[in-house]
Amino acid sequence: MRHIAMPANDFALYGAAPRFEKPIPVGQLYFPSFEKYERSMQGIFERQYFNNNGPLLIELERQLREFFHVRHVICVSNATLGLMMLADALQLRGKVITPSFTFIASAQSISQAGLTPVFCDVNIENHHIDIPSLERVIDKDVCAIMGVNLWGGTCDPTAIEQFALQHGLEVYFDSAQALGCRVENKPVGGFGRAEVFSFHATKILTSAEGGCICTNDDEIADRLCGTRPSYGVTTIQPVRRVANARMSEAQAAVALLSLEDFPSNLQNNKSIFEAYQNGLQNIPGLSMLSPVNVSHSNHQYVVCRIDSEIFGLSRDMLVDILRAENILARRYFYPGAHKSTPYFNKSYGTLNNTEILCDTCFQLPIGALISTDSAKRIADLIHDIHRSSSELRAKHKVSQ
Ligand code: T4K
Repeated sequence: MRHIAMPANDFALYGAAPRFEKPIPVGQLYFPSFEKYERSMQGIFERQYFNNNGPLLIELERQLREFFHVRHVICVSNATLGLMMLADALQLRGKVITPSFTFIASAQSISQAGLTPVFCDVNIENHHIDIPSLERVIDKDVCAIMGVNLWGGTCDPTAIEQFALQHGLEVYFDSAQALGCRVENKPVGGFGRAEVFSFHATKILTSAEGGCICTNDDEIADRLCGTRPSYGVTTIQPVRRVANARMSEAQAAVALLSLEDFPSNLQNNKSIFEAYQNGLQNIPGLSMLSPVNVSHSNHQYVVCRIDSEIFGLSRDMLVDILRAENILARRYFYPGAHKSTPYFNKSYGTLNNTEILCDTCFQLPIGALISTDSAKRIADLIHDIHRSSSELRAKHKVSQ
């Protein structure tokens, strides 16, 4: 880190060599040991059994029930399908309240289940839905709330459960990002009627592609097994439709190894997160979000917010400069679900906080591909960018 401004040409966006040799993406990308994976695959080949409730999947679901402290875990091919299957299994009709400040799959799972998403705003400080935001959009056609847990934090699940109970609503959670988080030491997974997790490659626990649904409700679990399709069913329950959402043995093999590595991956994330917290202090106009409402975070994402007037550059320009340096910062969830296909031409009332967050937040890399040292170097780079913001702004104007 330098204490004086640098010329714009010292940054990769304007011709210098990138500070980081290889592109570093946002997302966890923790790969298990290849030797162990080879052994698991050998077992699959010896058994000649690829799919449909194989021994690895049965073992994975058993271990996950213990991990989440729930009665049922139903593994699926991804969280988006899991959310859609769950909306079917809950036999919902009408409107479902969900935040617009989320990955588009949250809203699309509601539409794909033949329901109508009602977008509510989020709390500007913690990025999650809260009771005032729910009160602003509830009406007689709303049948459920789908809370979304973001970044390594959660909404307040107990307050939302109570609100739903008072209004006779169903409640479930999109916890795609929240595996391993705990609220007052209780694992996320057991809140609401059910919760859905993602095991995408970018998540802290991965099956390369996949996810799971957790519930303590036997009837919902049977409907979900009937939808997946029918293996694992203990009582036949009528289902609206069958989805091919099976998890293969190869995916279960990756997930089992990933679960074994979970404690060390979590510890690694915690150290990187703390390195960012230290390094990103005292940058005017930049704030880093701390995990909210959780006693334990998985540190799934590192999220920062920019006040461009004070920082000296817009969020988008900062992201462009970082990406040129091979730090592949993202701007999740720009422009917001309510402004994305197929929702953009409908009116959803005021979503002021959502729009502010969509315009000002960005995410930095965390996970397997970075170390505490690289987190410190990324923080130093952002300090340098801030100190050189006048030079960078001037160069940007000339190059336009
Ligand atoms: N609800 C919420 C709140 C969610 O955040 C998500 C997904 C869902 C529901 C739905 O869960 P799934 O149906 O996906 O299970 C990503 C992920 O695809 C998505 O899972 C995630 N949330 C979302 C927030 O981000 P992208 O388009 O940013 O990821 P992608 O594939 O471009 O990967 C990020 C970077 O990682 C890239 O620069 C490339 C690199 N990468 C990626 C993969 C897959 C690798 O280096 N290796 C890899 O194998 O959406």
